[in-house]
Amino acid sequence: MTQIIDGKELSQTVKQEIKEKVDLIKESGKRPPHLSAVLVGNNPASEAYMRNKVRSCEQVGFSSDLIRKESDITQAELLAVVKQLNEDDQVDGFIVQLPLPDHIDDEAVLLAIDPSKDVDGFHPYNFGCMAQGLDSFLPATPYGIMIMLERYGIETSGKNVVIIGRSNIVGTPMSLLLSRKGKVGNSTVTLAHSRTKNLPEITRRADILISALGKPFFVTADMVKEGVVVIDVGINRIDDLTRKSGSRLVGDVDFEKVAPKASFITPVPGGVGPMTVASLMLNTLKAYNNKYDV
Ligand code: L34
Repeated sequence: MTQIIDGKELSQTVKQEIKEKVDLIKESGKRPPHLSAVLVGNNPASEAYMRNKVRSCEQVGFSSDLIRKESDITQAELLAVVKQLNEDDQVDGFIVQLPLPDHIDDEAVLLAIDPSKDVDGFHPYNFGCMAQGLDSFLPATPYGIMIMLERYGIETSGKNVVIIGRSNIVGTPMSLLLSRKGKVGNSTVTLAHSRTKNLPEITRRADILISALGKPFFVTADMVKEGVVVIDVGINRIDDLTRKSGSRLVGDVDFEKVAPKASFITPVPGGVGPMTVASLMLNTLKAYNNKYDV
């Protein structure tokens, strides 16, 4: 029997738990946590993700603001926005939505963010703390996946985990989190990427397969063993003329064919995406609590 990991429902549960904490904060007369988000340009995918983030802030009772900048903003101007947010005492955490336009150096922008407000967990300081198992903000997508594994009672200790994709925001941090000691962790992790040889042979050994490369229908049924746990991080828009919009979202996994072999599988949409947003809310609450030493 295949169980669908319902990220949408779990994200609502997590957000409800956050809301209860925020209600207590407000009842004690304090201001709620505040998240600021910077969006450069008008990439339609980023617009959709941002809408989900702003709506989630409303659901949990945070205040938030969306700072929109034109895609021709200079790097110096964007760094000035970051500096202002670093210095604004009313802002507990903020994010600069990626991707940024080509003329802007992502690294320089991420490095400029005060690590104590870096609720994306992308700053090398937070990444380094995470790698060493020290308290830090975890990057939202891997954090969301850790919560899914925990809440669905999926055993990770001693399991073979195969991760496809080595990005700084998903694959690489995910490999560190699952290999370190912890309630969710203690896995034997293989990080596969574009230079990996004999990928199907490797993925067939996975007890837990996490795909984060961004190619529709990349993971096929012959690449997984019976009983595998599949976490699909990909979000790809493909043409679908049967839809009113003319397109639909799919992950990296050929869901129809792979799901029957899986013990657990995340759908797209409604899987990892909503958990990424819920984890951002958790990090923002943490930034607020850290600030006031709760
Ligand atoms: N700085 N940039 C920064 N932080 C992040 O954490 C992100 N990411 C990724 C892209 N750039 C970023 C996100 O927020 C990906 N991502 C993200 C966030 C939300 C969703 C997907 C990815 C999401 O809500 N997905 C919905 C469908 C959304 C739609 O309809 O397009 C889902 O059900 O999967």
